[in-house]
Amino acid sequence: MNVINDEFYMTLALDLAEKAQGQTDINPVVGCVVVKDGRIVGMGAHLQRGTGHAEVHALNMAGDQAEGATAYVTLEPCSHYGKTPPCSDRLIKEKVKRVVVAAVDPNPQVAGSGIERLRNHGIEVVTGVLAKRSARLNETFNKYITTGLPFVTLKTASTLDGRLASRTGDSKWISNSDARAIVHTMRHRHQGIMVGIGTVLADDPELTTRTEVTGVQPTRIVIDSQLRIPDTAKLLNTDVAPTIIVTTYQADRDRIHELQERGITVIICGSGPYVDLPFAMKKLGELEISSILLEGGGTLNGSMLEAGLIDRVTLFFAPKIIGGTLSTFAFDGFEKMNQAVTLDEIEIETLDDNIYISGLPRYH
Ligand code: AOF
Ligand code: ZN
Repeated sequence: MNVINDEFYMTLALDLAEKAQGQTDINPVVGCVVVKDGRIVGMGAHLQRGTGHAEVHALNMAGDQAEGATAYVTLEPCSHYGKTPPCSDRLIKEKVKRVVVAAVDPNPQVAGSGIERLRNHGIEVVTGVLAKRSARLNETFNKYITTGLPFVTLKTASTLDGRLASRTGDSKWISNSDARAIVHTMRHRHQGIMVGIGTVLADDPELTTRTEVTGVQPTRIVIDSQLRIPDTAKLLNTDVAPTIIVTTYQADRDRIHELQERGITVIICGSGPYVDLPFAMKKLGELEISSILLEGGGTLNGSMLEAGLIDRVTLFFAPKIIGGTLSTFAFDGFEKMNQAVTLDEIEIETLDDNIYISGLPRYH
C-alpha cells in the first residue's frame, strides 16, 4: 500500500465521520473503512453515544473478509471498556493485518495504548494519515476529554465595521442566506447555544436550528445574572430543546423555583453582580455540555474574550457599514496592540458577497 491509497481510503473514513458531527454527544466523530485486496469490504461511523464504535460497524460488515485486511480509522482504536468494549481487541480478534490511523485519541484512558496494543499483537500500525483533518473534526471532543471544559466557538454575523445591529437594534438581516445556512449547521454541531440576557430581551430568539438537513437540537443556555428573563420569552415557551439559565446568588429565590417548575435548569455561578464565567464553563462541563456556540451579544462576547474562554472565533462579515456603538466585542479594550487577541490557523472563504473568517484565538 502506498501513501496515495492510504489517503484515498482515509478521506472516505473522514467523510463518514464528518456526516455524524453533532449527533455523538460528548463522544468524538469517528469513521472506519476496511479494505481487502483493493476492495472496500466494510465501512462504518460512530453515530450515537452508547452505541457501536466505527470499527465495530465496519468489521461487522466485512465479516470473514476482515482477516488480512487493512482498517482505516480516523481516531486511534480504543483500548478501554467504556460504554462499549475495546475496538483494538476486536481488530486483533478479526486478524486484521494493518491499521491506518489518522489522529491519536487524546482521551487519557486511551492516549496511544490502543496503538500499542495492536502493535504488541503483530499488527502493522501507521499513524498520522490526514491527522489534521481528523483533529479539526474533533476539536471540541479533544478539549473536553482532556479538561472537562466545553469548547467554545464564538460566532458573529456583523457588518464590515464589526457591528451586530443598527443604532436602533435592527439586525435582520446582516448576513446573506449562505452564511445563515452555515450558522444553522454550526448550531447542530454544538451541544449548546449560548447568549446573554441582553440578546434575549432585544431579539426574543428561539435558538433552535432550522436547516434543510435536520439535526439534533442543542441545549439553549442563557447568561442572566439578575434573572431578568420574562415569562413570555420564546425560549421558555418552546420545548424543542432543553434550556439552562446561568445566574448568580443575587437572583430571586422564588423566581429560580418558578423557572425550575417550568422544566428549566438553573445553575448558580458566582455571588457578585455578574455570572462567574470561568466557573459557569466548569459547571456546564459537569452537565456534559462539551461544546458551546456563543452567539453574543457584544457584552457577553467581550466578557468571554477578556476571560480567555473562547476557543474558536468564527466571524461572518457582510459588505455593509452601519456605524453606531453596538460592537461585536463590547469591553473596555486593550491598551496596546501587542495585547491583541490574535487568530491562528485562519480559514477564510467567500460566500457570494459575504466573508467567512475562522481561527483559534491566542491570548496574551
Ligand atoms: C473508537 N472508535 O468510533 C469512537 C471512539 O463510552 P464509549 O465506549 O463509547 O467510549 C467512548 C470513548 O471511546 C471516547 O471518549 C473516545 O476516547 C473513544 N471513541 N473510539 O475506537 C469510535 N467513538
Ligand atoms: Zn472503540
